[in-house]
Order: sequence, then structure tokens, then C-alpha cells
Amino acid sequence: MFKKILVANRGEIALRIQRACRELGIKAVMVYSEADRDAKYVKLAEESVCIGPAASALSYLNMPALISAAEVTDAEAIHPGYGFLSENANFAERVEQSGFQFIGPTPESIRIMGDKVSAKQAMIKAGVPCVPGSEGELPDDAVQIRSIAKRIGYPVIIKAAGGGGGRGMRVVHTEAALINAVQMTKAEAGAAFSNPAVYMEKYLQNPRHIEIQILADKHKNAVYLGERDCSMQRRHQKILEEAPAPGIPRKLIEKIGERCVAACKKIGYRGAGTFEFLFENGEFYFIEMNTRVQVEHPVTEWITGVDIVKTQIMVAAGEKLPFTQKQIQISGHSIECRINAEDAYKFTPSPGRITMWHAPGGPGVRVDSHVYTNYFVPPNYDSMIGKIIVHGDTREQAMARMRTALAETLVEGINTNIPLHRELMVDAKFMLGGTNIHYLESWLEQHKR
Ligand code: MV4
Repeated sequence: MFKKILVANRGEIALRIQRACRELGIKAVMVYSEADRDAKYVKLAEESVCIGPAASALSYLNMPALISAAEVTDAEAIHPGYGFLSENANFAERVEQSGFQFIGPTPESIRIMGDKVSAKQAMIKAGVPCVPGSEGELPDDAVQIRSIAKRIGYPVIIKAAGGGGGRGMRVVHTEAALINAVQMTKAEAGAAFSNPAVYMEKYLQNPRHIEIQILADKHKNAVYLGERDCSMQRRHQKILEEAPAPGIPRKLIEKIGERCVAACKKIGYRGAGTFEFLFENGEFYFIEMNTRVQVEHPVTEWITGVDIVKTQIMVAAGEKLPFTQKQIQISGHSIECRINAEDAYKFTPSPGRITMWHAPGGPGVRVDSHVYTNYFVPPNYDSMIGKIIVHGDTREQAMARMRTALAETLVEGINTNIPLHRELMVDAKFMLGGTNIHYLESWLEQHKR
């Protein structure tokens, strides 16, 4: 096992990884930018290194600074967290070339999944069901493009191979709009991702966003840890997630979970990973794979009892997965609310000093947050300041616990989205379960103030 790990991230996930290290008896080296000097996990750290100024490009995205920090502190491995360099294949490669273990999949796996065309091809080959589409990059010839769209049937969606997470896509409803849409998407993709390649899929109109969590070791073992429903989102930002997904039969989850595990074994995947699916009319359609730990991992931890971050570290060190698929049992229901420093309904960022922070507690409540009373939320990064996660025997109990937890939570000095969460937890459609990816945006449209 490693003796020392460098945590190449900030915020709540930096604290989460530090906690996993403590539990494993591993020393955690924390890094921080000039804006994060007063972060809780820095105060709690045995060792920490300033890696640069507030701007992410000069600190948390600064590969030489991070690798130097690992060198001077004698760390053996680097945990990238989520965001920043976590899905950067070049970083993973440089980490390994410098003699450190990257806590995540191989650079090759990251590269394949980063290109959405090669990711989809790998999944088709591995037997994972995908959205019907162009099977590869679109050709330049307009006649061929029209013929592909005609075969798929309108509406179709044009997506950039270098995109993902909602960046670089365009829905097309008619043949008249097709060629222009392809050209526009290609131009934007070339500028944004230095890769003009695009592909085409059938556009699914009202899907849910369901993802499967997997864990794999370096010895060809892999398991799936059930699913998460991440449909409640606005502009591709998830705001709450839950597990299991309401109303989806267990048998269907098992079938798709087994496909994901088989795919992991086939491509030699290792570490934690998430298969993202659209779910419509009882069918799963793969769209993307995330090669990092995700913000919403705690809901899966709570329904399975598996510590995902600890397991990431163990398998990176070469250990075998400490459980088999049969030992993974789903128990109860878990919901996570992301707490953002922003106006609850206008969504404008609200950085600044938190003059009062009171976290909720009690049975079935977990809070993952790095903030505290008198903490200054810097304006330089993502607005998420923490997560409230609850668990109950049933979805009803989980919702009741979340309502209580949200009622107890006190944040003064900045605005947060807690008022929005309080309203959603008593919303009739949310309470029924199974709302689709468009629900929150239409709810906000109807609840304009
Ligand atoms: C789609 C789709 C409908 N049909 N693909 C958006 C994020 C990226 N991961 C894929 N996205 C979508 N791909 C087909 N063929 C609708 C979306 C989509 C979406 C997906 C998941 C969660 C929220 C979303 C919001 C708008 C659009």
C-alpha cells in the first residue's frame, strides 16, 4: 500500500480523499492555490504545498507544479479527484512517466473515453447498447450525411467527438436544417476542442439520465455498484441525484450492469468509472463514460456500503477488489443535494464570506463539505460548497430525512440554492419519482419569480 498520496484537487473532494487516506493509514499531501490557503483540509493536513495563484490554469491545472509537489514531498501516487486534470490523459501519462501512480485508469482508457466516437465504438464492440447513430465520425459529403440522417430518422443530434457533458451538440429536426447544423457544430468543435470530428445520433426527446457505477482492479475483476438517477439538472449541471433510480426494475439494472462489467474486462479498465445512459421507454442507451470519481458517488456508497474512494486507492496500489458482485447488495434509498453558493432561482454565483455555517445531522445524514463559519468562498472556482446526503429504508424516508436536514442547514453571508432544494423536496412530481432530464428547467419556467 502507498505510504503517501498527493491530493491534486480542492474543495469537498480534497477533504473526502484526505479522509479516505486517514482511514487507510496513508499520509495525504494537500495542494492549494493562493485563494485556498484557509481551506479546512489544508488546516487539517499533516503536509501541504502551495502550487500557485488563484487562477486554475496556474494552480490546479498546472501539471509541472503538481508533479513537483509530489516530488518534493516524496508522494508515491496522485489522486486527481473530479474536474481539473482528472480526465486528462496527458496528465495521467506525465504522472506515470515521472514515476508516480495515477489513481485512475490508464492514459489509454482515458484517451479512448475522452473521444466520444472511439468510446462509442468500444462500447458497441463490447456489447453495451448505444443510441442508434452514425457508427463513427460523419463523412464530409452532404449526400452521405443526409442519407445517414434519413436512416436514423429525425430528430437527430449532432455531437462533437471532443465534447461531452453537454458541450458541442446540436439538435436537428428537419433535413433542410441538417447540413448547416453539421457545419456549425464542426466549426465550434474545431475551435473548442481542436477536433472538428462530429457524429450523429437519434435524438431522444424525453429520457432520464441513469448512470452505472463500476469499480475494477488490475487483476481482471470488476463489479457494478448499481445505478444513480441524475436527471434533475439545469444546463448540464446536476443539482440532486439519487439511488436507486425510482421505478426501474432490478432485472433491467442487473442486465445493463453486467454489460458494463463485461465491457470493463474487455477494455482492461481499472479504477472507478461511470457509464452514462439515457433511459427511455424501458431501454438503456449508452452516451458517455466518465473515467473519474464523481460528485454524486456518496449515494452509491450509502446503498452499497462500499467506500468508492478507498477502493480507488486500493486498486491503484495493485490490490484485488475486496468483494465480488454477489457480495454487493443494494439497501435502502439515498438522495444527495448539491449546495451551491449561488442565487437559488437566478443561479448567479454568490462567492464571499460565510458568516454562519451550521450543518445538519442526525440518523441517515452525511455532509461532505470543506466550509465552516468565517470561511471565504473564493470567486475563482465552481460554486459547489458541499453536499448533503441522506439515506432511508425507503425513498419516502430518505425524502423526509432530506427535508429535515435542509430545514436544519443554516448558511449566512452568501446566497445558496438551499431554498430551491426545499421546494423540490415537496414537489409532487419529484415525490412520485422518475422525472426526466427536462423536468427542472420546465419547473423553473413555471415557477418564475
Ligand atoms: C443526448 C440527448 C438526447 N438524445 N443524446 C447532454 C449531455 C451529454 N452527456 C449528452 N447529452 C444528451 N445527449 C441523444 N441521442 C439529450 C442529452 C441531454 C442531456 C443528457 C443527460 C442529462 C441532461 C441532459 C440535458 C439536455 C440534453
